[in-house]
Amino acid sequence: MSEKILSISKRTRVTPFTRRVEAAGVKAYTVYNHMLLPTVFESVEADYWHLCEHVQVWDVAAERQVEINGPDAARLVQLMTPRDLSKQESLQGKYAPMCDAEGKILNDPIVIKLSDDRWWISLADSDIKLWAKGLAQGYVLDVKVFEPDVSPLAVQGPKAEELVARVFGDAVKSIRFFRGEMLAFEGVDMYVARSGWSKQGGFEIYLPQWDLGEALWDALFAAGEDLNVRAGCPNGLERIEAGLLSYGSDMTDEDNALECGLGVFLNLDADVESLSLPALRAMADKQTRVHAGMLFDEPVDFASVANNIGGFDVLDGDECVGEVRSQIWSPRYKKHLAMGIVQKTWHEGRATVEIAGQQGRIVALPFSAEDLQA
Ligand code: THG
Repeated sequence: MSEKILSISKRTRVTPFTRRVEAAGVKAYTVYNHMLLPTVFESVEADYWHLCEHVQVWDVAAERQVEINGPDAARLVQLMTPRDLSKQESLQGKYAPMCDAEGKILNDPIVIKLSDDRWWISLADSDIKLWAKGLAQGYVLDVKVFEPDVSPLAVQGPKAEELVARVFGDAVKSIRFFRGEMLAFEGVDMYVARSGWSKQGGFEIYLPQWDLGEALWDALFAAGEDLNVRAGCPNGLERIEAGLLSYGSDMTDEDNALECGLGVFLNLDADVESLSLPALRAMADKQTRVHAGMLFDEPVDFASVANNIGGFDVLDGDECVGEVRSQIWSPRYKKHLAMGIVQKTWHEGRATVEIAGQQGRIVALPFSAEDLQA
């Protein structure tokens, strides 16, 4: 589909950083959790090279938090995910897919434990607050479920640590991956974690007060001038090379967590109370579809195989054997990268695929350096 203009109103919520994002020349947005999420500044490719070499500040406020607060908070969060959270420490984050009782994926957030009875679910794009409220009602849990005034701002790229340390102090340098600290900015403590939706390294600052957003943005830009800091956003090219999945594209609530390549984040043997674990255990060896990566040495005309549900058909003769859900040409590797879901019986033992007349290789996900460079 060609690019279109998005109509923006109060319903497509702005963020604490939107005025700065506009001033920085944002070229396109998507809507994520009913909020604006920038997708392009200069161009996807120019944004990519800058991200891989310097440092960018990303308005990812649309990764909204659902706060679960109260004596039953840990129980409710564990009910929602098949990942074992029992050993999670305070100020630690975990990538924790959320599934329904059939093992279907409802969201793939980062779950952050602030304390035993206070958790944030840092959302991908679906209305998990409503689901959490429903479960709290049905299970008669002693919790409050709400969207707090918390807006993540990501700082990503090889110079991110240096920039965040200039604003928050050297304490950030000892923060490990998916851990965080409460650090002060203008006298206000905020959660700063080593995380973010790229493989270039970096931090996420969870702004806890809307009216401090522009001051935080300005402080990062003032401190980072000599680091060539600029505004950026989750990058469609970098995230596909990294094999990071996007909820709504790579997986939906019609796919179960096993067939989307999320198996490594599930703890099927855990002795925890989770709504989806019984179903996922029962179907672990009965999967009919698998997640597959594909690499092509020439650009593929995916538009010619676009289906009418937003993806691209994988055909074997006349038979549709799967769907590519994300794809992009990589100028770095000079390959067309694709991720999708295909029939397991078709996939077994198969090394090659043909799409729109181009021969490609079937590879494992996430893409390995060897496969990308081959
Ligand atoms: N940051 C915050 N919230 C988010 C995202 C984020 N919410 C939506 C979306 N991104 C959630 N999806 C992901 C997917 C992958 C990762 C993070 C968020 C990720 N995964 C690592 C990996 O796959 O190597 C590590 C996972 C782990 O070890 O637990 O980083 O970006 N606040």
